[in-house]
Amino acid sequence: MSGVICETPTGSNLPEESMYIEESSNKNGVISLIFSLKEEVGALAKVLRTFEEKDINLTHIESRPSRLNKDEYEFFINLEGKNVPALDKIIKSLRNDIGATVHELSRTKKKDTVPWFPRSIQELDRFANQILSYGAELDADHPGFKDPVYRARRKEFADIAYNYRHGQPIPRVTYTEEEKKTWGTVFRELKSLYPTHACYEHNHVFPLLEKYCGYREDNIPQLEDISKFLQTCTGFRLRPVAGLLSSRDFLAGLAFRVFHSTQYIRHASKPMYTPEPDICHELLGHVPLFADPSFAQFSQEIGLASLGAPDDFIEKLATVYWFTVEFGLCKEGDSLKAYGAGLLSSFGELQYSLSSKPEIQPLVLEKTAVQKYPVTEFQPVYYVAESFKDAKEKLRKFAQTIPRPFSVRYNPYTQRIEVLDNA
Ligand code: HBI
Ligand code: NLE
Ligand code: FE
Repeated sequence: MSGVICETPTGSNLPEESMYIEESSNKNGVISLIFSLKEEVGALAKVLRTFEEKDINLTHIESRPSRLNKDEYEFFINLEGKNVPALDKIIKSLRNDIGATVHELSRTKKKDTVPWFPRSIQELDRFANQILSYGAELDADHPGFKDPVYRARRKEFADIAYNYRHGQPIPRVTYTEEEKKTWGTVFRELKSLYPTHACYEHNHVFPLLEKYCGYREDNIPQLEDISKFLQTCTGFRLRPVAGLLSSRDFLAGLAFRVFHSTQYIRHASKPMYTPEPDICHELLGHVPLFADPSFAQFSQEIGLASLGAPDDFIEKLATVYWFTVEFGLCKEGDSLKAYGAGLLSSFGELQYSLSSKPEIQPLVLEKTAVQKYPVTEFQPVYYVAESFKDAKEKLRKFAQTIPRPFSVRYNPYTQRIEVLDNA
């Protein structure tokens, strides 16, 4: 891919030379500067005052002794790039009046910088240690927060995910009696609702999971068995994950037909609803749909659209994902059914979503993509898809509005992303 600069994700273990130093330049409108000043009282204050006078907001500052000149200090700053003409004046005045050396790091390069994305399925291994939160750092209001046994258990699951590498079998877990009891409750209650509330595809696949993957009230199925099953259906596979990934990382997995799945179970005190994904959510909500070819393709398209997209588009795609894969409703003849995993794994919300209480809207991606939503309570609005095929076509159109100087396609034989340069 010529002419495009890629950044590595923070915390990656890439060799130094492929790192693009100006990390901050991928954030919209951030400008980074380095300037050096002679060491004297008030030198920095003088500079900062000029920024203040021109109403320019500094968002970050670091200092270090200059390596070139012993009596100078270097300052690294980030600022909001709103008042560009004023900034040009400031830089001139720093150079001419104060005698500072100024290096502009990011302003000119920013435009052609593309966020790093994985090109091969093995590169998904890099996400393993980039989760946003897990066990040990559970929020204070999480039912597991004050339970040391639960926290220790979450750590065991996190370690499996941290140590997992692409291609390995997913380690089997022996679940405790209490964990099995929680699963049993969730399984039994949801299974009674599926015939009337779940979409056709979910009801079609569920008996196969009972037959081939150990889906039973008294058994928590193993990720490895399910991953193998899904591969024979649609090529989707699972990989264990310790907790929430960033939207960018999580969506990138879908481009490779890889679904990052948690392996732990929700706290026993709250079986009917949890805001976090857990094994009940993944196995009862997501897995049946990933066995459907049309849905699998739709999911992969979201992933492909996300690769190298700017941050604001990632947010829109994550919102589209939310209102389709997580909380989508679909038409079936004259009635509505649930295909979103967040609904299919929550006894409470599955009933509520098909009652007359929530607002129902047709899926229109320009609108859906900017809908605000709560993450720890029932959704006030749901969007209805005509079909997975229709949703996929809408998504393709939407993806064309992403400002990307290249297009991507997945080669399933090599399991690599092919980048077609449009420049
Ligand atoms: N990470 N592990 C994991 N599981 C998810 O379901 C998940 C995620 N990160 C982000 C996310 N879901 C969604 O909120 C969308 O932003 C993609
Ligand atoms: N609320 C869902 C459940 O209780 O299973 C999980 C949603 C995860 C996004
Ligand atoms: Fe989910």
